[in-house]
Amino acid sequence: MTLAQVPGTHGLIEQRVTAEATTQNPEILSWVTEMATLLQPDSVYWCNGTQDEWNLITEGMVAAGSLIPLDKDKRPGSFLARSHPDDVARVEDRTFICSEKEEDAGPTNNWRAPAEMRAELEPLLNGAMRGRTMYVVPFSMGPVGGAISQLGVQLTDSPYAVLNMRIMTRMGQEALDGILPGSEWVRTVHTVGAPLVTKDGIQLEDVAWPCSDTKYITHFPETLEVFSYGSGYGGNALLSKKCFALRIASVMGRNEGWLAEHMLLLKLTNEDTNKAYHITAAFPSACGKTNLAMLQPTIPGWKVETIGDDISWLRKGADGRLNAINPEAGFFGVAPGTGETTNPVAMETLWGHTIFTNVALTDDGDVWWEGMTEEVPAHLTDWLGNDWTPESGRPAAHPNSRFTVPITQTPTLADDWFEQDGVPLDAILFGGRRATNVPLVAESLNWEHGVFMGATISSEKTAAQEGTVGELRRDPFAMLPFCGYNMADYWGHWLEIGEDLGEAAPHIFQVNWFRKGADGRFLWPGFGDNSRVLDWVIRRLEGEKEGVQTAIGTVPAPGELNLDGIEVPEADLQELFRIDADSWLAECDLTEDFFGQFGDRVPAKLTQQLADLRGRLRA
Ligand code: GTP
Ligand code: SPV
Ligand code: MN
Repeated sequence: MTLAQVPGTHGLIEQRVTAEATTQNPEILSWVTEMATLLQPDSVYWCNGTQDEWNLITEGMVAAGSLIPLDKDKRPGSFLARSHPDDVARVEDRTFICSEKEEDAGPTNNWRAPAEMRAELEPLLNGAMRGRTMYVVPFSMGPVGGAISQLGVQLTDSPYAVLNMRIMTRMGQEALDGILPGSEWVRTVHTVGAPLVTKDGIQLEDVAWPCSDTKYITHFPETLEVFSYGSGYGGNALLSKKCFALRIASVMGRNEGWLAEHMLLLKLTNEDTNKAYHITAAFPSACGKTNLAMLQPTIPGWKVETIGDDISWLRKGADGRLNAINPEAGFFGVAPGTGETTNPVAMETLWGHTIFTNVALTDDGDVWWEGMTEEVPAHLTDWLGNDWTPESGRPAAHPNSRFTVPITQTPTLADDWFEQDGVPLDAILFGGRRATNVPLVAESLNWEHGVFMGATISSEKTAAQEGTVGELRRDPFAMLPFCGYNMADYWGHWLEIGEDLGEAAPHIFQVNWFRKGADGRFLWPGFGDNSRVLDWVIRRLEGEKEGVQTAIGTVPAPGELNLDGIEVPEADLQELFRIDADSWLAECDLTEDFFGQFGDRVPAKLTQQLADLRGRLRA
């Protein structure tokens, strides 16, 4: 039985769908009808993306107790949402890539055959929206009609997801009108999996954050479809983000010659020459993308402007260079650790019109989280809704609590965000949280070596991932949970892109803000001082810095890194750049094991890079 072949009153549902529909596109109408027939919502609502619609939905959620309005003077137009305590982050072990062939998903993804997964989902989706409204959410990733942009529709029974989608994407009528019959668009379906009417017709009470213990985040890359069941949180529910813009889009990119990446995007202007540069950086979840995208340089002569903080789509432009866009329209940023000293730009961005999820509530109707202010409030309501004092001995905000805010509120937003066809890239950075081994910055020897650097990134786990915080894991290109196809084929695709770009290819660097001394303290001040690393990166591109070639790449020569105005002890500096051949050779053994998982799908060029690296380390 296919998803559509569900017994029921098909004619009635069709009437319900088309009565309100704001499109004539028969492909959209028949898909929405098919899904409504399966999911059986009480009503179908077509989103237009207007302020009136936002007001209506937020008023309804406040009345239902799903949103808490914040103080109108302190945080105008803003709300707090508290999730179910078991629905607080992406669920990687419930995330599936459903390609026809298992090898096409590869060893780093959970795989199910598409037909098998459809059969498994069917009984869950059947009637999943009973008693609820199904929202039809059309959205554009990137400017509508842009050279790198794509269109999609999300069906959801979560008004919380609708509000977040309005912030995170260009959502509304223009996107819907952009989907022409016969054109390519992505179909995404989301349900919290908590119907309000049982199969026997018994009416149930709703709760503030409906979700299900059973969760499925499933991707069908060959048919450009996503089905997400059981969670209302973040990347599980805002299907434009990880599901579409990374997992599905990475496959579209492989087929069509472009790249979908877990990367921030920033513009850096040299104020002396007025020359502008564009940099992307791939860091794993909660490893500082938002921070770097909003960096405030601590050295004179540079201006940083923000284009994106999480996802970049890269595609060769007419001039032969690799162009980039941020396909999103908002930030879904990590709250804890965001404060006046660590990220003043984010703090300013959050002045209002923001949805906060799982942060603490102050007694005067504002929000708080660990690291927001140095002074800790004497009393709060924590993310679970309980009384909290500094003596409580537990965090007031969940470690993966987040804010959703429109990108246009960012004081450092670059005009380039509006660019229809993207901006040309100069440099790509790869990084992670590494207490040991990996130096502050190193330039790759060439594109192939850069791809090797990206492919071998490992990072200590954060609260954005399930599992033990601090545990080291491989996270190639910061894409481990987000690559929609075989990771080894993805490396091959990167190698091909580089070959095609030739001399016009951006230069690739590796960075690590997180190296620690024997005493456990960070050796590098980080944050705004990361501008010193960007300064060296750009001056390398311009040929102003010699660097020193080491076994693992080119690092700053002594004195080349601008340290004016900060005190980094000489011993710390030594340690920041120390390359210990034995530890690196041990890491090479782990890389060999890691590559081994992929069998003969690993590109020969990467195996050669590993051999070359061992050779240089032994020399
Ligand atoms: P996702 O949204 O999950 O993809 O992550 P992100 O990479 O955007 O995460 P974000 O920028 O919010 O990372 C936040 C964490 O990184 C906080 O714990 C910050 O304190 C820490 N962080 C960011 N930059 C630095 C830095 O330069 N040095 C140190 N030590 N920590 C940093
Ligand atoms: C991440 O985990 O990398 C995020 C947050 O950016 S989520 O959208 O929930 O995936
Ligand atoms: Mn992310």
